[in-house]
Amino acid sequence: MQNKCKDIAKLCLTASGEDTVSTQKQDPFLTSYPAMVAATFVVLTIAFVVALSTNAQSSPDFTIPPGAVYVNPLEYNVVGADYTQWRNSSLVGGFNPTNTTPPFIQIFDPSFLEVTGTNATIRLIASHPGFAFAHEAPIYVPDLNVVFFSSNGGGTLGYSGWYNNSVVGMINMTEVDMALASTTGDVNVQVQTLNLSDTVQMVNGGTGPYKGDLLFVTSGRALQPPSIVVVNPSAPYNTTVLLDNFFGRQFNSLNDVKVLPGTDIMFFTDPAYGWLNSFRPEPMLPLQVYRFDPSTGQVRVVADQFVQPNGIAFTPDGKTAFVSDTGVNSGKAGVNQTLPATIYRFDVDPTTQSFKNRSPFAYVDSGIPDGIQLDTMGNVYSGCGDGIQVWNSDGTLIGKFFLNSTSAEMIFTKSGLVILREDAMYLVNIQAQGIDLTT
Ligand SMILES: *[C@@H]1O[C@H](CO)[C@@H](O)[C@H](O)[C@H]1NC(C)=O
Ligand SMILES: *[C@@H]1O[C@H](CO)[C@@H](O)[C@H](O)[C@H]1NC(C)=O
Ligand SMILES: *[C@@H]1O[C@H](CO)[C@@H](O)[C@H](O)[C@H]1NC(C)=O
Ligand SMILES: *[C@@H]1O[C@H](CO)[C@@H](O)[C@H](O)[C@H]1NC(C)=O
Ligand SMILES: *[C@@H]1O[C@H](CO)[C@@H](O)[C@H](O)[C@H]1NC(C)=O
Ligand SMILES: *[C@@H]1O[C@H](CO)[C@@H](O)[C@H](O)[C@H]1NC(C)=O
Ligand SMILES: *[C@@H]1O[C@H](CO)[C@@H](O)[C@H](O)[C@H]1NC(C)=O
Ligand SMILES: CC(=O)N[C@H]1CO[C@H](CO)[C@@H](O)[C@@H]1O
Repeated sequence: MQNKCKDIAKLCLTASGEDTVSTQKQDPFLTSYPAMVAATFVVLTIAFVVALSTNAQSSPDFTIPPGAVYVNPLEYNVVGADYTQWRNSSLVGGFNPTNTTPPFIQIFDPSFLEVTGTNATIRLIASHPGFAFAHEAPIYVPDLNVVFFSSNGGGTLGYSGWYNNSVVGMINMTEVDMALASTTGDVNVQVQTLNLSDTVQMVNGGTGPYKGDLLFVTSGRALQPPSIVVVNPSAPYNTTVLLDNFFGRQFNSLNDVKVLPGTDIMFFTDPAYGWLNSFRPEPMLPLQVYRFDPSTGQVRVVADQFVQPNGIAFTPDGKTAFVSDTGVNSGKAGVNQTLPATIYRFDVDPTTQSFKNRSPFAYVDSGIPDGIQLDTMGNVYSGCGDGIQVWNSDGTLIGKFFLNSTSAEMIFTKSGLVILREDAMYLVNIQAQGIDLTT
């Protein structure tokens, strides 16, 4: 609070309002007259709200990056009967009440400036209209300064399905940096496609580097099994399959993976999207989250009762897990808006590493919360129907990298946050740093 107070008058007001009230509560005179305390509090609250709403009409009294927009939630709490004023009831599209042209940075809380820094801009770094080449499984390999990622498996513009594999691509961030330095606008850096082993079918999730390799989960394709694989990041991309069944039964379609910090144990999600997107048979296992210890070969379930478990992430201390449930999206079976679009927070049991004490962390207002990443300040990022949404560790939405279209994943690099947006990739040169995903 103290630091923010210097920069942000609004937070100063909050802080001084709270201070005043708590000082008065300690005053014996007022303590013996609770009604007066309450009255004082009401007066202060009204003054505070009036101050805020007066202030809300003018521009914010803190410096926002060029092109970014501050959306004060207090201005949009009441819409009345015209519910289509700022958006329609459709799941897609986003809350863009200032009608700003995407992409742009949307700030809901001044603390988002600690994420963006003062100079952040969203710039296109690669695009291929009509081909969803940049879907998920981003892995940044610092030694090569390269990001690896997969194309869309089975979805719109993925050109993959029961008969066609998706592809893994890579983009060289050194080339991205050089291209961006040569202009102020967007660039289109060549993406290279990797020639991978046939055992790698429909890569959908990734993390690492894991002991120097890329760690992928695949959804499988047709009767070829979903799997966990490690792939050397340099040609000829030597590949080892670590797991492709649960005691002889194929998984449904593995979606995402993270390694528990401080261990080499892998945790992964197994929803039904392979079947829902017509490239895998009907599910034969519950839709749940597993733990795999590659040193013993032991695999077991750590969380269940999801509609569709999807993205997964841990805090760096390994004590907290986040898993998204994207049940609202049933692929070819359509959308049911009463189902979850929710990130759940769990405690990781220190002994068993099972996930316990499930609680909702964030319900997203647009699309589904797909992949999840964390920064070193404890903020949580997820790819949603309108771009990347960012919450602080309490689950308060503090800002968005607003694209007005779906992003499934993102990854921190030395150059900033790389955002995968299906047929395009963006780089935002934010000052926040990602947590270390190296094992
Ligand atoms: C956002 O996307 C929606 C749905 O695709 C579209 O109708 C709308 O015009 C877009 N808004 C902006 C500001 O681009
Ligand atoms: C922000 O951009 C301005 C103008 O390009 C530059 O002078 C300044 O050093 C930049 N600040 C940071 C923190 O990068
Ligand atoms: C599979 O790949 C072939 C050859 O690239 C392409 O012509 C076809 O459209 C693809 N099929 C699907 C379902 O995308
Ligand atoms: C990335 O690009 C730089 C500059 O062209 C080049 O020196 C480097 O070898 C490239 N890295 C990879 C892994 O291709
Ligand atoms: C993949 O294989 C093709 C043909 O075999 C080759 O031309 C291409 O350079 C290879 N790509 C990579 C990234 O190794
Ligand atoms: C990749 O596999 C080939 C053939 O088995 C082997 O000769 C080579 O040493 C391997 N490379 C790495 C980096 O493991
Ligand atoms: C949507 O999901 C809810 C909860 O599972 C279910 O009760 C309802 O029938 C579904 N609605 C439709 C239209 O499928
Ligand atoms: C924000 C927005 O897109 N509103 C539209 C919702 O749909 C109605 C009816 O089609 C339009 O008039 C609004 O502009």
